[in-house]
Amino acid sequence: MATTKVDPKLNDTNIAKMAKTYDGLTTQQLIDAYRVMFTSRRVDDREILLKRQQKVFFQISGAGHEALGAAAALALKPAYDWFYPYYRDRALCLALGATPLEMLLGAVGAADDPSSGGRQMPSHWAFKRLNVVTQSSATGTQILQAVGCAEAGRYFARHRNSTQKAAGDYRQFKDVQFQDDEITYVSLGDGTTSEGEFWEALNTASNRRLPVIFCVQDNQYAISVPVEVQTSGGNISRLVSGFPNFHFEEIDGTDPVVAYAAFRRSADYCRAGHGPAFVHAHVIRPYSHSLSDDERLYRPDSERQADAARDPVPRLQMFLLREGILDEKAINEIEREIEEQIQADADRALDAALPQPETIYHYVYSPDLDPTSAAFDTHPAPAVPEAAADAKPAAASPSKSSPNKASPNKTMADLINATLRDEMRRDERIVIFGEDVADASREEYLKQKVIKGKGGVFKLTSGLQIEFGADRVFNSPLAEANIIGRATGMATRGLKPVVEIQFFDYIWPAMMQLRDELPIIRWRSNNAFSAPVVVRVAIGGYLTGGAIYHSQCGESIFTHTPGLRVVFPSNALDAAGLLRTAIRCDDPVLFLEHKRLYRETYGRAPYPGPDYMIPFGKAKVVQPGTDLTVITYGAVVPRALQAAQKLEREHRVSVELLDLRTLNPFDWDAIAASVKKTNRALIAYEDSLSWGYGAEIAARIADQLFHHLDAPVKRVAATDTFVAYQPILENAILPQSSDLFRAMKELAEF
Ligand SMILES: Cc1ncc(C[n+]2csc(CCOP(=O)(O)OP(=O)(O)O)c2C)c(N)n1
Ligand SMILES: [Mg+2]
Repeated sequence: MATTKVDPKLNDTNIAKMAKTYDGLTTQQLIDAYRVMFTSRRVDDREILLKRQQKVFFQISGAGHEALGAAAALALKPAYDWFYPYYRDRALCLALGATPLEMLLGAVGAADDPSSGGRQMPSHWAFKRLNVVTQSSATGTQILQAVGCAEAGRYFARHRNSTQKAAGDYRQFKDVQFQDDEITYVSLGDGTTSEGEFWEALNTASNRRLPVIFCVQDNQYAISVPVEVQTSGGNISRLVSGFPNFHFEEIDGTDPVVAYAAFRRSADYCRAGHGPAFVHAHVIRPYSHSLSDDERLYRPDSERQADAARDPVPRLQMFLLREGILDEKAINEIEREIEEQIQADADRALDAALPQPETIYHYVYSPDLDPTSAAFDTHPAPAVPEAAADAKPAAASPSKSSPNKASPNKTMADLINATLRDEMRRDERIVIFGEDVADASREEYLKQKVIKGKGGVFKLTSGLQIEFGADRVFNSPLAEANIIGRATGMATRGLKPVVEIQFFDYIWPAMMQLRDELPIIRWRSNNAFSAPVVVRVAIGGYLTGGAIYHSQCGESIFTHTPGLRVVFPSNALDAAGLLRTAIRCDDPVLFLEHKRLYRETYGRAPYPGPDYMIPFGKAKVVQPGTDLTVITYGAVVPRALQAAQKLEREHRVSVELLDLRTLNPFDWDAIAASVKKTNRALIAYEDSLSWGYGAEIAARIADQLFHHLDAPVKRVAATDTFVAYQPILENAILPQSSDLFRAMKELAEF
């Protein structure tokens, strides 16, 4: 917050005027606002100079938006409320307590840049001590995360015990803080309101009455595209006005008095628990979009001059003079002092130590908890605990297999359900949401016992809402970005969302969150923030009728994303052990569950107990062998096993079959050891062949094991098509046991 000390440069007359207030703002607060706004403008100017001197590498300004930021900070509290600002919020960050030096360290990309340690462009704010959460360059991704952040605050207030730290899992490294009347502030530009995630966020904040202030900073342009192209009718306030439970403000955002009053009313509304607020602020953008843009190419002088007349910095200066709050001399003093400070800060920033190249791998993953370590290697406990016994028997699914209820051996579906249940009992920070995952959103039907409840389209979350309540297990809207964006915001606060994407085929609306946000939050903030979410996804084909949109794989798209752990179990026991590791670890995990394996006879097992874990990056030797190595995972494992057994029977070829189990990290040591022994390698996977997961493994074998090879490295995979509906086509497209048999035989005979 801006300093509240009385400025020593004030004269007697002006001190007498200090008692007067302007819509609740004291004269001292106005002076402080001026300091912040002038500082913000001057840091922009300094960065622009440094950019022209090629001492910094990018510049985007907060010019024209300063009054809004200064006013918002007066109505909100740093390190109490939460902030998801966007790049124009320099004045907000300064007013909350960030310093010009910190910003200039960001501009030069210094090692001590508190926002990212030189990893992000300047103006991508993150100040952990102030609750300013790391932001990306992707317009609009912050909005759903802010919603999740607000949900986490509410959750902690209702589940106070869950805030306790606990040894042995991610909680040890996740401090939780919350306030009963906290607010989450999120800002965005007028152009960004065109992003679908904006609407998804408003919808959820409205529906759940969340204490979020959405601040749309409308400078009429998104780079060169004017607001009437973005927004039907040219005014976003009109479009959003139908959302229930909102407090709405549409204001002149260049006037700090007006803006403060609007934020004050909005904050009061949110803190009282009525719901979210929407502040639509009309501002100006006097410095083009960024230093890479020249607005004279698309804005005539007349328009630019009209904007200049509303410039908030000279306007507030005139106001202070006109009201006799400061005289010219006092203003000059303030400005000179700020200029000197920024000059000194710029000199310090230019001298600051730069990040060392060898640090680039720091914080891709948690430095605190290593899911490949022995701490995650436990043995199955023989007793069948209550949770496993509770596990619902399999219901309708695309799988053709039927469960054997009498057998102590449980399906993968059963064990995933039991693992979720036991982990939720153990860790109150776990929340589960997604499409259809609840037993029933209309809870009264469950209470009246007139329905049994659904619990997921594959019933993997069955019974969890009934046991843990709708606070912890609930349905999301049909919007995948909504699921991942909110989960990311929640996890940043210390919750452990274990969310579900119903079908891998429909993961794509969440792709921006999954590629540009969730896995990079830790790295881009230089370890200040992290979001260890578990994303469970039903994946894969062999369904007989699954067709194009219920059969897709595509795991290599995610193994190609640094920061994301990717797990793909092939049997019930592995699913239980790996899911527990995923939940307890401190990294984001994509947990791929093969639909065909959910209720397969292959790979059933008794429940391994509430502490069974398998470390990531450890392959399983499904069957040892000496003549060739087959490297595979997921639903290809049982098919490869069948082929290997046939080959042994009919041709006495001994196949070593490796089930990778986790795809990132993957067990290179196991692959290398096996290929060194057999001198022949086949990589088999269900996804389409080209550019797939096998390409990387094949390349590494060729690169590092060339001298051990007696034959070319082979791949068996799906055709380079999508999966078709008619079973004849599906069989031809997906790799079958017979395809694997043929390829193994050829490789053995080479
Ligand atoms: C998802 C995405 N698309 C495109 C861009 C490139 N881009 C950066 S800023 C910007 C315009 C944003 O306009 P607006 O939301 O009005 O904010 P302003 O810069 O005007 O304050 C665009 C298109 C981006 N960063 N992210
Ligand atoms: Mg704009």
